[in-house]
Amino acid sequence: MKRIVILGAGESGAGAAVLAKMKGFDTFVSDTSAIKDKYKEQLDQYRIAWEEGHHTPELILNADEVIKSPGIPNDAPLIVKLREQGTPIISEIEFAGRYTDAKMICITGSNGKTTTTSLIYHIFKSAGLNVGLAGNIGNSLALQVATEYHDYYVIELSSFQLDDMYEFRANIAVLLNITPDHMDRYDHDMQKYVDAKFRITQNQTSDDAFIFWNDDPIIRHELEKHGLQAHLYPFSAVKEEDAIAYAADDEIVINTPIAFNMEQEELALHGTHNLYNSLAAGISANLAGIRKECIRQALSDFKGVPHRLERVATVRGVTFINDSKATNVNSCWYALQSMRTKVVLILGGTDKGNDYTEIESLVREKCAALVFLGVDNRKLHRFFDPMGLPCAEVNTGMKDAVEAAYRLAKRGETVLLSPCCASFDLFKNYEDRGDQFKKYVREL
Ligand code: UMA
Ligand code: ADP
Repeated sequence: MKRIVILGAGESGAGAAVLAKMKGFDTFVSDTSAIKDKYKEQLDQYRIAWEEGHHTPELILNADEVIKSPGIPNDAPLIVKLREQGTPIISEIEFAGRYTDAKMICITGSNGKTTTTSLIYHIFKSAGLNVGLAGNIGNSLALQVATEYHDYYVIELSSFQLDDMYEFRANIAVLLNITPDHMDRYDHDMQKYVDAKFRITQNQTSDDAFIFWNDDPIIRHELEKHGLQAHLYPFSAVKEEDAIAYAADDEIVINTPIAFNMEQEELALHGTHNLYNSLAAGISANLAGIRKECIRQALSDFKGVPHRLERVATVRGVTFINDSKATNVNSCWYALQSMRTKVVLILGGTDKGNDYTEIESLVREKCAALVFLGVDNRKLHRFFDPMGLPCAEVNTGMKDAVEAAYRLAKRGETVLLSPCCASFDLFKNYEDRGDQFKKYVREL
């Protein structure tokens, strides 16, 4: 019997284990930390062998194939050893893709993945299609393939998941943008990260579609290098002759395959970046043959996703916006760009090799004050102090950050939490950071 070892027993690993067991493999799961009760119960329910607190090499190095959770870095000693001995290492998505013939709509990019994935799912669901939502958004694809049946999957793919994908084929692939992120996992080599993102197109045939943001210089440059088979569906902010899809003249317009247009004002999501997300979602739905009226309705009644430019409250004339999911510099750029008032910006956290030059001029133009929220704020001070803006330093937690921002803000201004950084120095994750922000704002 073929032995499959799954490393990491979080959402991804536990789901992969269930599918492997159901497909009759000798299945073993190993995690270096304590496994959450929820996943232990899942593993026990399917009688899957597991260990926690360490990886036992003898139980792992004898695998025929290893499924690696996306959070495990490639330079983890065991991963290096497995590669040295030639054991195939794949991602959960690659594994699950072998056991379903559902149509795969896959979304990647440095920013906008979750928003666009949720929006596509909302349109498909509203149209009455049998669709599953999976991937980096937080739902294991493997578990759904093991226990449910869907005609379509809308899958958010991170670069970490794409890294270990080889045969998987996306019927519709969406690439939103590529800006630096996760540089710590890619040897600070941008090309390695770009290559990971472009893996979304690998194995696509002339029956498939590749939807991408045509104004992104990196994507355009890469396209010239890759002789893609898929039909290309570029979208843009520029209205060119023969354009396939664009946002201009207060409209979004899709010309192919079925003509579609909609007033920007009617879209549920606002801000330039969301025009792109709405276009990408509209093209995907259009390709799936969903009726225009249905797409229009769903693009206008989508409720949005928490922690992405989420309006929290207005307290004595100061508006508070939670953009905790802005975990890199580019997403903060879009948040600042969409602000209509002066901003007190709360930023900081675990630095991922950030270069703040990208937001320098927007901070000068839009920010009235800054709050640095992190255990170690030295890099932020070095970069932003020369601008001479009023500034508060907080290394205790969100309560102090919210109070500091409120003190610095004037009536009519906006306090924006858009941190540019990961949250792990002071919070469990970005949701915890955003939830705490909302809690302390409501307590003001
Ligand atoms: N672990 C080991 N050995 C190691 C290192 C870690 O066993 O050497 C264990 C950890 O103890 C942990 C498990 O591996 O229990 C964690 O695996 P994981 O971090 O991959 O967590 P999952 O719960 O499986 O979640 C993963 C994605 N996590 C990451 O990519 C870091 C989730 O994306 C995704 O929703 C889920 O699979 C389902 O597909 C989260 C994320 O932060 C939201 N993604 C990054 C992002 O969006 O920026 C890429
Ligand atoms: P991801 O899943 O890729 O992290 P999200 O949809 O969660 O993306 O959005 C993360 C952050 O990026 C949010 O702060 C949001 O304001 C910003 N954002 C959303 N869409 C885009 C886009 N198309 N381009 C740039 N930034 C975006």
